[in-house]
Amino acid sequence: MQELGRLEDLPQDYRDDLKHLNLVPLWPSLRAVLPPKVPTRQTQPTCWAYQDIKPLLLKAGDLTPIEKAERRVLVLANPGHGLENMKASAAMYLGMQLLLPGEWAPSHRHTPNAVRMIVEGEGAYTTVGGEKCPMRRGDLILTPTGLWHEHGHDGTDPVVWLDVLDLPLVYYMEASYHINGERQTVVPGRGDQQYARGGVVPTSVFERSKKAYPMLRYAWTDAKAALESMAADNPAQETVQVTYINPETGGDAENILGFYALMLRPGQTLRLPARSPAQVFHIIEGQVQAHIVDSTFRMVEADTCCAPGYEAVTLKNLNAHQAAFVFIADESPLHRKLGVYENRG
Ligand code: GTQ
Repeated sequence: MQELGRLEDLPQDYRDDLKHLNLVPLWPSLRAVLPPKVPTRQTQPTCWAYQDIKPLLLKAGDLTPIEKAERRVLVLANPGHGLENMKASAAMYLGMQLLLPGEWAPSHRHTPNAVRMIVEGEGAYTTVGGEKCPMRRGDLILTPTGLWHEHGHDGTDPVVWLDVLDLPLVYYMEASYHINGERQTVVPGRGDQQYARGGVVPTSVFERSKKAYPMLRYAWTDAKAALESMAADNPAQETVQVTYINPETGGDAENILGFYALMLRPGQTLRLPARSPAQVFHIIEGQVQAHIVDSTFRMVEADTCCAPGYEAVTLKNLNAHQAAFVFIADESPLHRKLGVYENRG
């Protein structure tokens, strides 16, 4: 490939003239911004063990009252992006949030989209747009852009969940802000129950719901049952996976990040092809080994790892007798909308 001219090749007075006028020569940086064949990625394969996070999160519960935190979260930051930038990948933010019994994380709404994957504990709930969503292990709860949300806890033990937000992207776009609100009035109606059965949707006087986000809570019991029946129906099927969708449109549940649940059969090794979006893997049940570029992570329940885009990932169920279940978040909806989505096999 042709070597391009360097900045140092230019006379200092010419460089000074450019700088003074807020001008930059492209050619010294052309290869950096348009590298050959494969993008430069700061996202490093990184794994966070829940066993390491939990004691520090509980300690945060002692050190910082909820009033001083609003959201008591330890951010799972990818060192490749710089810890202070709080990115798991270019577009994804991950955080482990702790809510103690009796605590309340006050109502707010913001431009980034969020989801919560419940990791541990009973009795907490999130109220989203007036709908009170119970939080149980493995449930996925949406808090899409612009919807009021607050977290409460009527149980007896700490509750922990994984937050996945498109905050890095929205922040990069200079579009990230929040508004604080009053405690929401809970309105009757539970989208998770109305949309709990595939193939039928609520219809009032022949009108379908006009809500942008009709379903806010996806119970793990339902997603797991769907995966188990798929696996039983089709023993030869390699990828046993469901996508969390908007049941009115059939499209992705949220606009920017995609969410999936994957079942690995006992002892199964599954190679996921190299696709352009970065991915996050979180173990809901079982023991899984993830091979990502040069890293091999042995993961157990509640552990989380991330993979850069354009790389194949191999997942292996380490248990020869029981299925494993993995929650996946990725940047696919964003890549498809931008027209940069690729599957390189
Ligand atoms: O629970 O609303 O991890 O606003 C980061 C920002 C959680 C939340 C995060 C948030 C929240």
